[in-house]
Amino acid sequence: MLHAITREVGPSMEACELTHFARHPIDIPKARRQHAAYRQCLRELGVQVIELAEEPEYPDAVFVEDPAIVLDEIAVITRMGAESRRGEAASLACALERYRPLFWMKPPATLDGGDVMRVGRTLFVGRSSRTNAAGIQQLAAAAEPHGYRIQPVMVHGCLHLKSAAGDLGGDTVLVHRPWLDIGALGGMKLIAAPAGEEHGVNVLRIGDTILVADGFPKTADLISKSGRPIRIIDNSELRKAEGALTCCSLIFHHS
Ligand code: CIR
Repeated sequence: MLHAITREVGPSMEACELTHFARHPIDIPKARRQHAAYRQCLRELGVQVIELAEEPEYPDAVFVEDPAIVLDEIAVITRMGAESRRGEAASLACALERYRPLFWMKPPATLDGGDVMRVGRTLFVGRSSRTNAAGIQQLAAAAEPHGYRIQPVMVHGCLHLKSAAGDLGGDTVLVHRPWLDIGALGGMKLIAAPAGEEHGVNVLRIGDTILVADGFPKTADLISKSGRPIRIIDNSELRKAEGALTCCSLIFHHS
């Protein structure tokens, strides 16, 4: 059964890290309602949702995708690129150790989970402002013994690999080409994001269903016309914190 670890939106989210976005006021109650609707959508798709308590001292703690990579065999607790976020990992690790043996990244590694896109047994790993070469090496050391292949991808102009590439299932990936080294995705079927909708590339796949952020109608149409069921998720407040759909959950199988 699919499980999703999530965390409630914290009261301090307005003090979040921002890299490519300008700061705008965030309506925290509205962000909480949007996050609740996201969790509800996951439940409706058959996912067992685990809700961790908010972490008021960590403004970005709702973005649980970044402090861990959950593979079928192990979970890797990352050392996030933003120092302000590193304290988020402890409570996440406590939740994850019930499900997987843990592997902890050590300095000088930095890596954010938003930079890791799994397709089958390949882990595409963004080399971004958050993820360095040592981070990719340590992920390889943890994952390769379990049969995963690591494929680094240069990322520029956006926060993470998964800002620029969205898994649509099989070997099909939605991409915004200017943000990544497309050559590193050799072998994948690439679908270009519709013009002007690059911020909609971060889709979340649950089985065959693709969650698409509200506000990207051409992207929703494109995916829907390709025969995939879609769900539209309004995440306008979380987007102001430079978050997207994948970053609000850690999805993994557990019996
Ligand atoms: C950050 O800059 O770390 C947060 N404000 C946003 C993180 C979004 N994470 C993700 O897309 N995986």
